[in-house]
This record gives sequence, C-alpha cells and structure tokens, in this order.
Amino acid sequence: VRVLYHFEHSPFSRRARLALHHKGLDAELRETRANESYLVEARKLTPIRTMPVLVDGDHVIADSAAIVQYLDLAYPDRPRLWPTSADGAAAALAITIECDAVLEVLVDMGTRYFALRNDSAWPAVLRERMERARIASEALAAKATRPFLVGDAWGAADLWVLSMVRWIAGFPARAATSPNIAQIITLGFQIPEPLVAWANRHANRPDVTSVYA
Ligand SMILES: N[C@@H](CCC(=O)N[C@@H](CS)C(=O)NCC(=O)O)C(=O)O
Repeated sequence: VRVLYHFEHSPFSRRARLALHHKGLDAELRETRANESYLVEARKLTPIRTMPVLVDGDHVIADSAAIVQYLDLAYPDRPRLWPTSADGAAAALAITIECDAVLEVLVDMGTRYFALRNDSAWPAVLRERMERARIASEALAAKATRPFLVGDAWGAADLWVLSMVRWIAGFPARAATSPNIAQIITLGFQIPEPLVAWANRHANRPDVTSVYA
C-alpha cells in the first residue's frame, strides 16, 4: 500500500507527487486540509507536523527531500531523481537548497511568524529574510539556462524549481481564497522572470500536467 498525505497546493507536496510520477509509482492521495481525519492519521504516523508524508508499505517518510531520496533508494531500477555523480549531486543539491531558502522565507514570514508583523523588530528581520530569498532566487535564475538544470535528464533540481515557480506564480489567482497566500503576497517577493520562462518550457510534460491538473 502506498499513500501520500499532502496539501493540494503546497510546493513541497507537489514535489513528492512529481517524484512519484517520474518513478511511475501510484499512490493514494489523502488531502489533509480538505479532510481533518487524514491530518490526524498523518500526525499519528510521524512527529513531523508538515506535509507531505509518504507511507510505502512498512515505511513512513516525512519531508519532501527525504521522500525523493527514499524513492531513489527504494526503486533504483526506475528513472532516477538524484544524479549519481558527485558533480551532478553537488549541482542538484545547490539548486534544491536554494529553492528551500526561498520557500522557507516566504512560508515563515508570510504564515508562521506573520502574527509578529507589528513588532518593532519586524521591518529589519523581514528585510534581512527577504534579501536572502532574493539572492537565492537570483542564483537560481542564473542557472535556468538549460531545459534540464543538471545533466541531460529531468531530476530533483527540476522538481524543486518547477514546484517553487508554479507556487509563486499562482499567488494572484489564489489570493482571494487563501488567507495564507494573501499574507505571503504582502511580503512583495518577485520571482525572477527567467525562472518563470524556464518553468513554462515544462508546462506540457505529462507529470506536470497530471500534478497541476
Ligand atoms: N521541509 C518540509 C516542509 C514542508 C512544509 O512546510 N509544508 C507545509 C505546507 S506548505 C506544512 O505542512 N505546513 C503545516 C504546518 O507547518 O503545520 C518538506 O520539504 O516537506
């Protein structure tokens, strides 16, 4: 049995779904925001209180990066997600960490710590955090010059950048229905245009159309 506990719109959850698709693996999707009982189930399975969480037979794996690593180890004969060479791994890890640097700032400041926005320290903290996100996103944009970001095939680095860009590019359309997104928009982050152009090149991939249907 294979089950993915997820949030429909979360870039972390979409990564896991893109990874499963790349591996050609089916999973029952349990949306934990729509169904409270799924959230309760997921929280019994792991102390990590974020989605996604993958259950694969006897294994429970929380965290999207861990899930992607696990899938390569558990299904080595299926298309790979992580490069096998040290050079490839270093390049892919740099990209995934840079994406996480951007997402962490937006999720933390726009949701987890947003209640502190009237504190006198907020403007300075926000400025510093947003500068980190900006620098990381510009480093990513400088690398988005080839269809596949590392090597000559789709892989982890591509999943990270695509899910990050699609999430951010989707903010305007979701602002009216998601209070969290409305808050994140107030931070004023701008995704560099080369990243949007890069993601658009992959809009018609079968895994992308399936996960973003
Ligand atoms: N490092 C985690 C981050 C996941 C994450 O932050 N997920 C958010 C959804 S965007 C979440 O579950 N938030 C709920 C919470 O923190 O209670 C991963 O890559 O899976």
